[in-house]
Amino acid sequence: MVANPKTVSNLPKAAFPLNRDGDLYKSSLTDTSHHIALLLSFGSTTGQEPSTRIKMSLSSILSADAIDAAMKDCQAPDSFNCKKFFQQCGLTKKSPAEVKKVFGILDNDASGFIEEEELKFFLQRFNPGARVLTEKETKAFMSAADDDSDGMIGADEFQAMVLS
Ligand SMILES: [Ca+2]
Ligand SMILES: [Ca+2]
Repeated sequence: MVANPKTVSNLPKAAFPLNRDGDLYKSSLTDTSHHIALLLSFGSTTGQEPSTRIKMSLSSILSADAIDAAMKDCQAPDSFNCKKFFQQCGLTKKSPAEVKKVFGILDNDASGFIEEEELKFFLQRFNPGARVLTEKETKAFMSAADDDSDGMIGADEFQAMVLS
């Protein structure tokens, strides 16, 4: 990387030993360029990392109030109804792209499918303190979405169920 000459000339002159003609010594300039290059690469690394590390959360797509209402309605075991839940949490009104984002969050291991193991923890994706779905609820949820009966919910199946 080459240091911007403007940046270098803006630095205090005393920082650079000058030769007879008032030019910077080459070695000094090289050191400075290297130092600036390091600073720049450090800056860009720290500037990029947070955005790639932050995992998208459901609360950035759905309103907290709607999530709360949907969660309250299925606190008792075996009271969960996926269609009702999707309506209450506002997912049915979201765009296909947003529904796909929600699918990506529920597909915790990024396998491209929501498996039964992931479905069991469905409510906990909305609120970490929530209960796990009962086996009965998990199976009912799966069969409501799993059109091709492969035991997993694909993105298309999820979309079709939410928007049906
Ligand atoms: Ca998965
Ligand atoms: Ca399937």
